[in-house]
Amino acid sequence: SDAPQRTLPLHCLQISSFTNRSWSRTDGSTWLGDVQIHTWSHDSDIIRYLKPWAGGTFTDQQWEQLQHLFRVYRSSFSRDMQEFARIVQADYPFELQLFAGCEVHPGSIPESFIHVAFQGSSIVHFQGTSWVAVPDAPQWVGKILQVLNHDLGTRATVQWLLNDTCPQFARGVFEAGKSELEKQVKPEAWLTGARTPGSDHLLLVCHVSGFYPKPAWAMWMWGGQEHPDTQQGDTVPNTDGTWYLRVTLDVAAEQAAGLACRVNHSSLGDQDIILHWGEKDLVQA
Ligand code: C8P
Repeated sequence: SDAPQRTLPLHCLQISSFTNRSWSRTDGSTWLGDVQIHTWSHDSDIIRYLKPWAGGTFTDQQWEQLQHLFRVYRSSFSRDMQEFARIVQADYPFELQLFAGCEVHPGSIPESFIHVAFQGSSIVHFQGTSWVAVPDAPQWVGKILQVLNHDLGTRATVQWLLNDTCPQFARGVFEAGKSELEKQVKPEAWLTGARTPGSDHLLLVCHVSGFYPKPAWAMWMWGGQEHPDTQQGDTVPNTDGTWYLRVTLDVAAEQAAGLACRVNHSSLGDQDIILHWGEKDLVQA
């Protein structure tokens, strides 16, 4: 069809902790949008699937080739970073984080990236055909880049991973996981409220939980209008892959009657959930 092919960004995370000259560990994960699909543990030789469709449309042979590449990479990485730490006399312990991925936009070239952070701050990324320092990177990063950019084999492999493997894998895994990734799960909503000690105010809380995908809207309403004092919370993950959101309102006790919480989410269509505040929702502090 001509309809734009919707996909989701594919992200790979690596965390490496270097304790001393001879000890380090590397762990990783892969995400498609907000869904974790792989885990790569220090204890394990292989990258493990967290979803049955996490191999996407890759053949067993393609997947085995990648497993092998990352096995070699992980041990090479530890060795090379220990060597770099010696060259620049870095202090232990230190942490390296790698964040890589791609996003496939319908009708245009995929965008891919690798960012490297040292002690939580970005220092290096891969651009075009080579490794480059970020503008405000420490001086010593230059020394490392000279060595790193000398390795043409690695530069070629990184380009292949970014430009070919990542977009191809992202498309395939999205295809394979489509029904689960595009699932719609309805939220449950409930109200609680408590007296604010030492005042005649109530703190009203509207809880919205168990929905998927992430975008959701909730608001305290009064007389058909959105209450301007509504405090939006962050949307945070539940442990089962669904999301949780709460909105709160601090009101004088006598103004609570007539308040309602209105919830909208893609799974509800235009059937918003509306919950009316009542004394029964008060909880004892
Ligand atoms: O393994 C390789 C190539 C594959 C690189 C994959 C990078 C993936 C990054 C990533 C992973 C997980 C999540 C996110 C992102 N190269 C290593 C082995 O290389 C040898 C030869 O030198 C090559 O020419 C080629 O023949 C290869 C064939 O197997 O074998 C190589 O040792 C490499 O250096 C490993 C590290 C590459 C990543 C460098 C990141 C830059 C970090 C700078 C920070 C410095 C801080 C120091 C305190």
